[in-house]
Amino acid sequence: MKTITLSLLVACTTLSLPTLAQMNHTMPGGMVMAGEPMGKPAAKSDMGEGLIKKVDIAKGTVTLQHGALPNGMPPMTMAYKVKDVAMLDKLHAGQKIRFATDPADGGMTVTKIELVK
Ligand SMILES: [Cu+2]
Repeated sequence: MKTITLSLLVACTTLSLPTLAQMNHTMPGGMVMAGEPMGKPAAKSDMGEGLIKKVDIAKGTVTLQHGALPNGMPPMTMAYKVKDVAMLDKLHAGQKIRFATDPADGGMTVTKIELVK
C-alpha cells in the first residue's frame, strides 16, 4: 500500500507522464472523467483550496499544496498546468487560493483561480 501511494505521488508531482497521472487521478467508482461533456465549466462546488508553493511562468505551471479536492484527489503538493499562462501574472508563492481544474484531463489543468483573503 505504501508503494502505491508513493508512486501516485511521484507521478503526480513530476508531471512527466501525463497519461499515467491522468490514470492515477481517475478514481474507480468515483467520478468517471472520460466521456463526460466538457461544456459545463462551474458545477456548484468544484473549487478546491490550495496554497501556492511556486509559480513558473516559463513552464506555465503553478505548484499547489492542496487539500482533498471535489474530484477525488487526495491532499498533496503538485504542479498543475494552467489553461492560460496569463493567470499566473498576479500570483506568487504564499498566496491562498481557490481553484478549479479541468475534468477533461483528469484534473491536471487549472482553469480558474480565485485569491482567498
Ligand atoms: Cu494533486
